[in-house]
This record gives sequence, C-alpha cells and structure tokens, in this order.
Amino acid sequence: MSISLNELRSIFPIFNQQINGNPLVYLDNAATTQKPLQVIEAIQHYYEWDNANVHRGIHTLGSRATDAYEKARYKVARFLQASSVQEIIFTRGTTSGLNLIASGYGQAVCGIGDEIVISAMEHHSNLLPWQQVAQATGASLTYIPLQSDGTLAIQDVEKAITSRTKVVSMSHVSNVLGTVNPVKEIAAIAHKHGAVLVVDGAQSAPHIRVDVQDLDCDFYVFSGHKMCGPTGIGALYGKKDHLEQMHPIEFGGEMIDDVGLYESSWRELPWKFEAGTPNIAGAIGLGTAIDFLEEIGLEQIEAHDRYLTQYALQQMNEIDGITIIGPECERLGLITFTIDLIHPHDVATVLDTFGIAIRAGHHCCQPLMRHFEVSATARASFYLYNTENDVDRLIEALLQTQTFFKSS
Ligand code: C6P
Repeated sequence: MSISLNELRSIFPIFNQQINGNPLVYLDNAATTQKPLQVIEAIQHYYEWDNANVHRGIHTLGSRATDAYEKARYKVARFLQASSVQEIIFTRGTTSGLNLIASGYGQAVCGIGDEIVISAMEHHSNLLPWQQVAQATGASLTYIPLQSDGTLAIQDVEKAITSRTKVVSMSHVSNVLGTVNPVKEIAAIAHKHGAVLVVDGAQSAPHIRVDVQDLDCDFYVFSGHKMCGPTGIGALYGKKDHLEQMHPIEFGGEMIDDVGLYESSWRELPWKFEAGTPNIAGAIGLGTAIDFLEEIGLEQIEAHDRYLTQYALQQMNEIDGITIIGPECERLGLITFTIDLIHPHDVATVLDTFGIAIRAGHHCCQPLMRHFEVSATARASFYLYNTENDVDRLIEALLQTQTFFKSS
C-alpha cells in the first residue's frame, strides 16, 4: 500500500476508541467493514447540501442529487469492468440482488424438468431464493457435491451441469472457507450447456479486482457495506441481453415509461429495476468507497489480506486444540475455526473482553456447517486496516481463552 497502515487506520474514526479497556481489534470484516472518513463525509455532504429526490425535481438540488447518484453508478460499472452503466442496478445488497435474479430471471426461465445448480457451500442468501424458484416452477435443485475439505472439484461441476440446467449460482469467495471458486471455468461450463452463471460476489468484491467481462458471468452481485461503503446499498451486474428480457419484480414510481389504467410500460435499463425512491445517500457513499479502494489498489488490498490471513493461519495451526475448518490451501481474508471443548459463542464472548471482535455462529451457512458436522464455528476475518499486531493480539487472546476454560 502506498500509505502506511497507521495513516490508513487514522482515516477510520471507529478505531479511536477502547472496547472493554482495550484498543479495538476488529476482525469481523466478512460480516461488515468499517467506514473511512471520506465515506462518512460524502453521506453527510449529500444530506447537508444536495438532498433531493432523483430523476424528478427540476431544480438545482434535484439535478445535483441525480448527478451524484448516476455518477456512483458509473463508478460501480468501472469497478466491475461492466461494458455499460445500463448493466448496473442498485440494490439493497447481495441478498436483494440474488432475490431479484431468482424472481426476475429464474422464475421466468425455469420449468418442470429444468435444473438449478448450486452447492452446499452457499450462503443462505444464495440458496433460499433458488429453493423458492424450484418450488414455484417445478424445477429441481441440484447440488454439486463438496469434497471433504468443503471445496468443489471441477469434474464434479462438469457432471452436475447438464443440458437441463438453466441456472448455476455460486459464491465467488466462500464466507466460511475463504476459498476462491473457479467461477470463470464454471461460467464456461454453464455456457456450454446453455445455462447462465450467477456469481455471489459478497466476499470477492471487497478483496480482489473483479472483471465481469473476463469472468464472463451473466450476473454478479455484491454489498457495499462489506467494502467500506454504507449498509443498505449494493449492486447487481447483469448482461444487457438478460436484463432487457427480464420483467421487473417491483412496481411503482420511477420505473415507468407510461402508466395507463390497465396497462403500463417500463423505463429502459437500468431504471426499470429501481422502483421507488432509491438509497441515494447509500449509492453516493458506495461510489466514494469505490474511489477509496481504487486509490489504495485492489491488488494491494488482496496481497495484504492474503498475507495477514496466512500470518494468522500459521500461528493458529500451531495451537493445540484449534481446528481450522476447510482446506489447507491459502485463503482470502478469513479463517473459520473451532476450539476443543469451548463453544464458539464463548470464544467470541471472551475475545470481546479483550476488545477483539470476531463472529461466531453458523455464518448463514447451515448446510456447510452440517457438511463439517458442527453446529457453529468461530471466524476471524481481515481487511485492509488490520495489522500484524491485530493478529498477535488475537493469538494471545485465543491462548488465554484456552487457559481460562481449562482452569474453570
Ligand atoms: N455474509 C457474514 O458474516 P448481505 O447481508 O445481503 O449484505 O450479504 C449476504 C451474503 C451473501 N453471500 C455471501 C457469500 C455472504 O458472505 C453474505 C453475507 C455475512 O458472512 C453476513 S451473514
């Protein structure tokens, strides 16, 4: 990174506090990330100076708000290397993006005898919408079998996708394993069979440079809050041909061309999918977060996150009684683990007394937890502002947690 980690951390006001008498070590970044001053100020600036509704008001504030909102869309298109801003729909986040694709595309193309292919690694947000499509259309849900370490083998992907497959939906990076799925190869296999590939980018967009044209995925969705942006905003990329054929799933103001008493027509892309007043401040905050990440450099962020994960993994592997969930390979940004005889919630509770925030639970991946025969795990996840000192404090606190439970 071109600026020092200390300088970088000083841009995040949240670190100017102590938690339970200790400096905050925030290792719950896969759940949500902290926000830099630029993002906080961009949202504040919008509300202080430019607040108005978009695409409506013929007044100065209305055009300023519209310009800022649409400029944010350009930034998202550039960030994902989409070929046009028409391919970028603002959503509430990954979950709402996946629901839009399932309801708007999946419901329309699937029928009895068709197949939707996913895996048991998926976050519930990339599983429940497809269950709903299968139940509503009579299509069947096919699971690519997981290997014992939780990863996918490409030959199993090849076997699972058939000429009956209409949709394949896959996380780019697993929020439990931290592994990167070969989505480019999976897109090629899906296309060979006439199916589309939907990529859940919730855990990839924050850490790696994404080029949707190079991946050749049909849809890609992500959440702003996992990459230094605000909550309640995210984006859906879809190839223009698919989006043009899709029917809107929400109806109301903003998305119409002409409204009659019994029939109406829709605006062109991308607005036909953005009914009602959008999250204008959120989109502006997301655009600023993208500027911030691009200024640091996605390659630098990926290298940093991989390094810290490896640095932590090496030390955790040496602690007796800690089991790392998932494959031995290098991971991107997170480590999921259990500690013998200590419930993950207790691990997280004790770590909090040291000012260390991690996540414990099923991480919205119950089928994957069952695959590993656990009901819950602990997870430490890293981002651009985390330091070796954060990892050292985590390791020290894990050792103390073990000592505490042994003695009690
Ligand atoms: N995972 C985690 O702690 P939303 O909530 O819509 O921003 O993102 C949903 C989602 C979808 N896919 C993946 C791979 C995800 O990791 C997430 C969010 C968080 O792991 C909260 S459960």
